[in-house]
Amino acid sequence: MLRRPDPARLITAIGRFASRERDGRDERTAAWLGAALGVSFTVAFVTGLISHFMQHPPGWAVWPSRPVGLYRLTQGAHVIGGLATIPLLLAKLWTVYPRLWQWPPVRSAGHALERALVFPLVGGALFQLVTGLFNIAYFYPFPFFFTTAHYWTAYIVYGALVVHVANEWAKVRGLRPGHGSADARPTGPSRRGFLATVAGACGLVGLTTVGETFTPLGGLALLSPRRPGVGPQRLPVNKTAAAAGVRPDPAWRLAVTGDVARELSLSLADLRAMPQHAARLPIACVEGWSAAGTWAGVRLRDVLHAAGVHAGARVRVESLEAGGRYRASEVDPPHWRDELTLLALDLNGEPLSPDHGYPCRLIAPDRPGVLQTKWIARLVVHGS
Ligand code: HEM
Ligand SMILES: Nc1nc2c(c(=O)[nH]1)N[C@H]1C(S)=C(S)[C@@H](COP(=O)(O)O)O[C@H]1N2
Ligand SMILES: [Mo]
Repeated sequence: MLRRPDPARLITAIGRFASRERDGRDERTAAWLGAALGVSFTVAFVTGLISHFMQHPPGWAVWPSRPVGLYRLTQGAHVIGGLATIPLLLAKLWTVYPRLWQWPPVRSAGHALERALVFPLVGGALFQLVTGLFNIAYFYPFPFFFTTAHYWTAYIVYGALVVHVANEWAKVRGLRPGHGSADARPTGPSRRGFLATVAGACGLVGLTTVGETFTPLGGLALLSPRRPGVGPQRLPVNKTAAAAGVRPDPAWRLAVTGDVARELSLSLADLRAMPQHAARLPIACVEGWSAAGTWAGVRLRDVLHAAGVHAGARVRVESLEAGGRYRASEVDPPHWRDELTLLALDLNGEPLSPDHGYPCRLIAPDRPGVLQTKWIARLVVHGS
């Protein structure tokens, strides 16, 4: 026999569930997890903006070409830190979700605002972590362009986070010692155990992905989609020559054109006849993986000086690849003037394999992988 539910009893039961504080569902646990999330989202926000503005320089700022591995470090921290945040966010949501059913749902205008903030905060945080994860796994079930959505959501999430933390901080400070409802309960050991489990889960995710950029731990990189040392010439490849529709052309020439004193058209033999230089530099993909190679070829600045360019010029490096979002990149003065910036012809002691950009690719220090244009066809110089 089913009894009709008694609304009053139902509400009391939900209220009891919503205020329940046991096994890590107490305020102090929520606060610790919140503080850790605050740190990890700050790292993600800052490193994410660095990545964005490196790829879209705002005009008033130009990025330095040194230290060589700076972007490798910031984007590695972004992606690996972001992945390690997933267990942290899940733990936080598990800790606080009973409060979604708190009764009465709204107590005051301030409380209504506080609750309205939960949507951009929780929704946005989940959105960032899920879209980020799908992006590095090459899984694109969403109809929007990942980078644009991820970029704008970052401001929403981080804005909501700052307001949330300020508000919670004010509440915690308002509580006198011993008056916090959570403090009255002996949740110490279980709280510590719970937090240790969460920290362990975060650490495990970090440990099994960090090898995608920290080569000595490459063997542990079970969860990462790319691994250093795995690919032609011991370097991973994102887009193959076949995928880009590029085929080796015996009549290939490099055109140097635009705002130059002399237009050039150089064959591979012409480039090999110029002074050759080697540089050990990483490909540091926006997706977080990175791997160093020993590149050799001609300095970009030597070619540009041969064509006659002014010191403040910018250079557009264009690929043989006919279409695609990443077929061209811009090089600013700090990068093209750097002695390590090469029009690379060789990788790890052999001519570039087709997948690494044969006959010629750009490699520059402290630059996202996506700007290291492969299969170069033209350099177009333009004003600063
Ligand atoms: C699992 C967690 C995360 C992963 C795997 C991840 C992954 C990525 C990737 C692959 C990019 C490069 C996109 C591109 O240039 O094509 C990126 C950029 C970015 N991420 Fe994340 N992310 C995560 C979490 C976050 C969080 C929590 C925030 C902010 C609070 C954030 C903010 C940004 C920003 C601002 C960019 C720059 C976007 C642009 O270039 O316009 N990310 N992220
Ligand atoms: N023309 C062209 N160059 C390109 C790309 C591309 O799609 N087309 N992909 C870029 C990206 S995203 C990365 S990470 C590096 C990878 O270089 P690798 O395949 O030699 O490791 O090449 C870059 N150069
Ligand atoms: Mo990349």
